[in-house]
Amino acid sequence: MKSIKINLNRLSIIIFIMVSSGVRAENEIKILPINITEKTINEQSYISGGYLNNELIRFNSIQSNDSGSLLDYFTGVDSATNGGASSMPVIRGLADDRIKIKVDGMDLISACANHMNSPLSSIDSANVEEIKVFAGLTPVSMGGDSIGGSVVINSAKPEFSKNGKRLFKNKGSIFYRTNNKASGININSSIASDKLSFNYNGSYIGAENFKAAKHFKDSGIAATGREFIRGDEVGSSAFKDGNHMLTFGARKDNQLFNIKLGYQNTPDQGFSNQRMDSTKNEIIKINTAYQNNYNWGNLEARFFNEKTQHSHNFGQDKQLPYSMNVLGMPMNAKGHNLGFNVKADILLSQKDLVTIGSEFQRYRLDDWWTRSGTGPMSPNTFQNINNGERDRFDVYAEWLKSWMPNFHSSVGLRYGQVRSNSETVHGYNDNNSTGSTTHNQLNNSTAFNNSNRSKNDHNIDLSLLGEYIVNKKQSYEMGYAMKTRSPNLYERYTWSTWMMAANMNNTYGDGNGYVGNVNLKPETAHTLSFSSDWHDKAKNNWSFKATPYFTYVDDYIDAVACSKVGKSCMSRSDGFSTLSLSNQAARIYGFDLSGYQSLLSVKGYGDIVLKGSFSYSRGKNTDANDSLYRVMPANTKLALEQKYGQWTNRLEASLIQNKTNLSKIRNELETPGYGLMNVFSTYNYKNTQLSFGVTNLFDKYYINPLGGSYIGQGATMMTGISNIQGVPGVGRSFNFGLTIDL
Ligand SMILES: [Cu+2]
Repeated sequence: MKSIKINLNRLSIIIFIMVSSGVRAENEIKILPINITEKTINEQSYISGGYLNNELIRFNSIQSNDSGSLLDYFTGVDSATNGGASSMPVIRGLADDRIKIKVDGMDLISACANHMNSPLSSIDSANVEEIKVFAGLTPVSMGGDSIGGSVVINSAKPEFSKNGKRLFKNKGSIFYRTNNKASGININSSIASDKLSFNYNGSYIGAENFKAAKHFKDSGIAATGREFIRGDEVGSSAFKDGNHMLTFGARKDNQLFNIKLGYQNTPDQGFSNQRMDSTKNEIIKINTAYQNNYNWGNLEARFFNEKTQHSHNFGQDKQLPYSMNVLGMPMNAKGHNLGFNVKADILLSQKDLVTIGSEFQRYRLDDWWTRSGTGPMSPNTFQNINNGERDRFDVYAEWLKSWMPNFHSSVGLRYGQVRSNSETVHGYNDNNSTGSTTHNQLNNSTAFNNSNRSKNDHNIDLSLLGEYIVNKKQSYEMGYAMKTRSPNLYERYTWSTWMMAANMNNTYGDGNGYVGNVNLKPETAHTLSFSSDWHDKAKNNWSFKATPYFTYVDDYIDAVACSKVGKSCMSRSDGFSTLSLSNQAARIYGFDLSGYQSLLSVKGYGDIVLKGSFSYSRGKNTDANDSLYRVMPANTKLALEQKYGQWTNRLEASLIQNKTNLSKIRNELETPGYGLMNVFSTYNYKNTQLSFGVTNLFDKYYINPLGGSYIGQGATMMTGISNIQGVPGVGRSFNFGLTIDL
């Protein structure tokens, strides 16, 4: 793979001009004045973002199978807990759907009222070959319909043999983690000629509930009719997940064709910060791509089709029977995601590269809850979202210009049309009250059915980025980006103010109930950022980067009291609230610092590098004068890496400040500050790799500031749990891994 990289924004734009490793050498394009080698890309990537190299990905895999955990290596980027295998990205205070996630070029959408099948859950971290993160100043070619940046995750590209020989590779690995008794297996097999390639990648993991470092609640039965749960055990954190992917590749001259067929089965996944658990999740996908490179540039076309079937109910730690013969609450969702993308990189001259592209995505969603018992959850099926539609059509153009050897710019413009709609709905019944509980099922559905639900958004994105290289030791980047996101179907089309139903619509993990708002407008972020980069001439010894940023979000979709948008929700006394959503004004500012220092002076101990980062961000809803929800407190990450003979060692430390800037409307809980240490070692012997690690070395008890509220056990359907406890972090775990290449 030949890549040409221009350091335009803080997180680097990496443009893969050439198609694949199969591109013939005589077609290599060398137009741009900066020629940065793969080594430099990897070097830079370690902590300051941009691009995460393979080795670190492998390293991470002994501690987590959650692809989201890989994001923690990037400065200013974190993952918000959401079940054992499906965390959500948080980049500089913006989370979840505000971040564009492309997995193997596919734009994925979560088909669940709790985002249990968030896009990052669709790929096991063991199958991740590369991950790139674009924060705030994201070039328009890297994704629309998002305001907080892009996460690009790819599995391995088809590999071909050289010199007419046959390629045959097998790799297997197993792992075990003591804290939650997680064990699993990954298998990767390839067979290829120089023209055809075939690969299978499979992974399976099963894990029990994890344990916090101390008892944070009383021991006892988890819920009526459920088993005993210890005081340090985090309820509803157990999970099972299986992933299979077949990749077929074919190439001829400069053309590459590949098909990826994926099947994912997650039979069980608990959610400690949701009232429900995932009891089934099946995803089938087909993803085909064609790439060709011509003397004028490169063309890429992709077609994908993905179907998700999802069910949730109360899992092993949550109460199943309620009064009136209710035995659980079956909820189902079905999503169908179909897309067609085409993109061309055109070399206009030695100094101009124009990228034009178009994306079409057709998305359908049904979310329905079958009856349960003989009371208010009967006799009909509750239609949470009935035939939801969200179709997106985008066109964009981006122009990269090298004005002088030390000055480059990128200008991009994207237009996106998002059309969404949903059909009429009905509740379990037409009752508006039962005893003291107000249901509003008929009032709500009538109001919703009479509303104008067909929406057509016209969204404009703009990016202006520039880089000035002063000399071999310092460079500066700055830019402005305007990015727009249309509301998702749950934000727009959930309709019931009935507390029980609203409780089930929550994509935030904060335990509140939410009712959508059909009048929501798209949100538009304006980001200004500047980045300075100092380093030694060869970029080998040290580097220091500083990136301040400021974002103003117009029409930011935030939680508001129901009365603010003309809805009536019952007040409650469990510390949670039933809320709706509205367009507000928000601003986020902060800065990221990162750097590394090679400790060459320590002779005789191999290569040792010290890496560090510091992030600070502050987010505010300026209309409500309230803090934004789920903004990571100030934090420092440090890592000491050593390569010594067959050994690779890594010592990690992180320090996280207490969280006191809280979203009042969402009843966000304060979290104390804490420090953690992890240690990892890998030993390579011939074709065998042995890994050992201890996470949370000193068994420190802490509350994850992005973990949401703990509702992992008990009677979670109504108001049986109080908002008093955040989800604790994982206690000490000894992790073992063994990988064999055959
Ligand atoms: Cu779900």
